[in-house]
Amino acid sequence: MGNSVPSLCETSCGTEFTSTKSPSIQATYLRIEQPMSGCFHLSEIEMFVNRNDFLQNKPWRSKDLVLRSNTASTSDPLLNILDQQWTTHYHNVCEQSTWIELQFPSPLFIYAVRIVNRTDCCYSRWNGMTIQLLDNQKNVLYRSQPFYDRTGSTRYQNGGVMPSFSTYGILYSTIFPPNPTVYTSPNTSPPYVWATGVDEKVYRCPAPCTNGEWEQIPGSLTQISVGTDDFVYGVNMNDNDRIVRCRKPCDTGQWETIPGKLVSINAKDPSISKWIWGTNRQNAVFRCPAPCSNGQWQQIKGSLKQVALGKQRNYGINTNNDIYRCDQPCGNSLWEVVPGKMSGLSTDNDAIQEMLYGVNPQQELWTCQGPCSDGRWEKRNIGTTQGFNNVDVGYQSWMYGMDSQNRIWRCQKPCTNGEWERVPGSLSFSSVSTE
Ligand SMILES: [Ca+2]
Repeated sequence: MGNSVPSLCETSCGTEFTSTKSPSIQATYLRIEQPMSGCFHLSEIEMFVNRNDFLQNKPWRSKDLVLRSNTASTSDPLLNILDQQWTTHYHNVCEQSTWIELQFPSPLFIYAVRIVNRTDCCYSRWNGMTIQLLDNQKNVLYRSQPFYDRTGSTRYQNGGVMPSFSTYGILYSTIFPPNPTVYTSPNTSPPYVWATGVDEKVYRCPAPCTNGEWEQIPGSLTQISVGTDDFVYGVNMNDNDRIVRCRKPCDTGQWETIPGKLVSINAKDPSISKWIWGTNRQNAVFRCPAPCSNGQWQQIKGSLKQVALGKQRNYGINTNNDIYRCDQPCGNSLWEVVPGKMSGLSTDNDAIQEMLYGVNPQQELWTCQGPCSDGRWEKRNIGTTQGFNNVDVGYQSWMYGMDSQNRIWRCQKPCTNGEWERVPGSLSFSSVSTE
């Protein structure tokens, strides 16, 4: 839980998504083999039992998994590959070739497997590794192509260097017909928290930004929004309300201008919203089919200063801090009033029931379960913070808030006890958005 899903279509998109029945393989074992003798490490193994779970980033979990390996571990134990954290990994003692085996409690339909490389070093130690699915007699039903690094090499290299901070391998091994295919995303970046400074500079930090390790990316923006698709979006209201996007990982800040003028923009995971939404200086509301390559903005009825995107419905607030909602896809449906007054909104679509987060003009944090027809807002404990100007709840397990001194705080969902902590650093921010 809590990590973003890169696009599946980096290599090819074919017709695999047109089937209503998920293609999958029924297996009893998943086995990972690194035939080369040496250091071996791996951050996470995630199995998805159907397409829907995959698109919603909901790996299958069971407490009854049996996990084995032929090698001893260092202080990074084997269980780290199932702890749902991309930042922790298993590490062997570097003496021999390695296999890891997961045994399911009963035969399991597997639609896709996601293998996450170690995120901080030495990613080319997984080169040449394969994953296999086996039946209960340990017959091989599926074997992936060998894993490779971002240079395309499948040759194991001990202590391979990281050419860039932001490029580690996340490798999807999918089981779509007609043939098992390895979809690799060697350039896929880890999930980031993105932010704009009050000085319009652009920053990002590997989520959840524990040490405030912000990295400046070239560009100039007044607000930024990022979902889990291939782009980061932003606007600059001091530059003629310019709209831009940058293809991830956006290391060099190659922003492309999107036709149109907006002062706020909002993107989400494509499984939540197929549209990018925005508002202009006159509070007119627009949407554009993601990734909005040609700026095909359509005006939507209404007058809003901010839109928050959700799976079932979108929410918006006007300049009077009145709250509205419309049912997806919100084409020309009427906005209905949601009781309450909020100056900032975000939705949590990771929750089983859509949850609306709001910050009111008194900088208090409130939540209301969608569709929030009755306006049954609940005040949330915000701990030692001095209140928030805005809040951003992403697909990951963390949410972020910005206080009146332009500092960013974070809290792990569901954050029931107000366990907010300040993201370290002395930067002064104007907007925050998380993948
Ligand atoms: Ca892990």
